[in-house]
Amino acid sequence: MVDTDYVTSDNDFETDSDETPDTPVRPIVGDADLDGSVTSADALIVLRISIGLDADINVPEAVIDVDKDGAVTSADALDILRFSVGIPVGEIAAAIKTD
Ligand SMILES: [Ca+2]
Ligand SMILES: [Ca+2]
Repeated sequence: MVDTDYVTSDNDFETDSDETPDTPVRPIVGDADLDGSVTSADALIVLRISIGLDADINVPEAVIDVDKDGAVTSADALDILRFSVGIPVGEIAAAIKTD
């Protein structure tokens, strides 16, 4: 009789199905440098990306396209800057509250 339990055990080991984190790490909308807060530094990064600088920065577009118009522009940077100084920005606030 062939013992298939070993094969099953190996497959289970590779799927990592038991290691789902309780709180999946989700970037804050507007937090371009992923440091956990939305500041003017994030606005500067987004502004640079919007004009083609720092194109190699690996930030999900969903994080920095705060007005959800499908492009990273200076308008997104301005929204982030406004939010960082306490001016309500609907898109960012809504995205943060959604959870
Ligand atoms: Ca930040
Ligand atoms: Ca945008």
